[in-house]
Amino acid sequence: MNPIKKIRPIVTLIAGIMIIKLASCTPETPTDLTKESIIPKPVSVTATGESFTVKEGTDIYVQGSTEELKQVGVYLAAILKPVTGFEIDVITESDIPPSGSIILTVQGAEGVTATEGYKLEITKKQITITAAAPAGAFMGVQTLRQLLPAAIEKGKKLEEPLKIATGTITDNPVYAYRGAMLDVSRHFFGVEDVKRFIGFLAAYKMNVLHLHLSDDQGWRIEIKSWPNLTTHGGSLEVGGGEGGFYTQEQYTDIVNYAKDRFVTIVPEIDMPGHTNAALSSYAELNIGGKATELYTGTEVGFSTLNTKSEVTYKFIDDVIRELAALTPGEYIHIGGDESHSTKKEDYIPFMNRVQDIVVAHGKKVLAWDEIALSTLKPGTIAQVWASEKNAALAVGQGAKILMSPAKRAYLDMQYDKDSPLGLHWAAYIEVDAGYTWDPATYIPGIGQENIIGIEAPLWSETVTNMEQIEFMVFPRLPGYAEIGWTAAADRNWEEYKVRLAKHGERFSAMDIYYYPSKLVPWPVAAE
Ligand code: TNX
Repeated sequence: MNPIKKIRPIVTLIAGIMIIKLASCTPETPTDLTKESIIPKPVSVTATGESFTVKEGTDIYVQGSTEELKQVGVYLAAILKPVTGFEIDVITESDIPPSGSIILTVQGAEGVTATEGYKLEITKKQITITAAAPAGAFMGVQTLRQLLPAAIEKGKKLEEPLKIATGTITDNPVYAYRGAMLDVSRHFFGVEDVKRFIGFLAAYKMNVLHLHLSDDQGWRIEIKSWPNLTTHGGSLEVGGGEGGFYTQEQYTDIVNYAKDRFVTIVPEIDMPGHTNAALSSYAELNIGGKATELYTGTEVGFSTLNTKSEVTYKFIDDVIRELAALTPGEYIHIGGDESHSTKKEDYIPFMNRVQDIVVAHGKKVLAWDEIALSTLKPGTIAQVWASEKNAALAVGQGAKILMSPAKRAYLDMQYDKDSPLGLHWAAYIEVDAGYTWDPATYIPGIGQENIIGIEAPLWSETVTNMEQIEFMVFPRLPGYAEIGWTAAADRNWEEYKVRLAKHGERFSAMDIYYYPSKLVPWPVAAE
């Protein structure tokens, strides 16, 4: 008899039993908090070997009630309600929380000092998140969310009760600025896509979304005093498809959605280069006084505002005034990159003057590293993407930098040569290469004290829809979140990749279309 034939039914039977087991067995009660896969990795985790169960009657008590803290409670309730089917009230009265409660408090937070720091204590009887500020309570809630089964991310009622291992987690971030950028100019993404992106950031404790709102291919934010910017300049995108733009109302909706998740929007108007959409919308912004054609290709460096004309500065003043009024965050990004068609002797006074305009409207300046060639105003940040020389120039002027080295942090770089999307002018960035670097040692002579944080930009020349965004962003984004949050000494790829693998189930439950990198030991069931 053919031995293969004999073996096959047995294999099939075993596989069948395993599938039934996977589908039907109740998950083990988690009792070891130190075994949980939390990203970013917290400062400290200790376990006490028991478990807390969310029960009928579990409510959320908010102590030290600011409206903002209460909203964190409402946010947590919205996660727990659909999966448990329980009422889960958010209680702000000073009643003593009964056994079974979840408590969010900013009282008695002596040990927690950082704005985003928190202490999460889980006992058999209750869960307490103690923070110095609502932002910290929100971060604690994100950790709690990762301690719950991945299936909660589907937002549907679960059969089994929610159980969480007991113990204590204390945590706070290394860097204050932990962000990602979305290029909505090369390809436009609507409000719902941007909100979904913000949700990804919040889940991994990132706190900035930089929106690249203008470039050669499209102007994406309504400016009421210069309406052609969007009606004409926003009409197309790379490849010649229909573009789009955010009305000021929609932009405000994005800002508020982000704010509820402790994410700040940093809007960018790129100049003096990367301005063809504006130059095509208004003839008077051009050196020759003639409007250009709209552009749907992917070259860079061919456009420049007329830096010698007063009309240009009136234009910029109007744009920054309207944008600053809509933006509660402290930064406005003014681009400044790859201005290859602007003479250096024109570029420097231009960047100096535009910095003054931003400051006059009550904001601080962020710009790509080329800005270090100009005189940096107090508070101006250089975003280092390419040039270590510019980084040194910025630091030499006493400025801080934001780390986005293209070779490590660009979300639009292909994972490898077979990646169906993305570019590779800077590097191929597999998941390990995205993770195994340290902002504080990346540039010789520039240390943590010079750095406000890290940002991972997603340029969208090759990215056209949400599914493609997800494929480029996951699973690299959690790694950037961890670089920004967790001390370098506590980061290690071999250990991280196992934690990341466990998040595959979460990505699937969130319906995220992620790149199944071979370097990550995904659990078989998640594939
Ligand atoms: C360089 S990074 C650019 C962008 C491109 C990107 C593509 C930077 C400041 N400028 O205009 O979209 O490369 O990776």
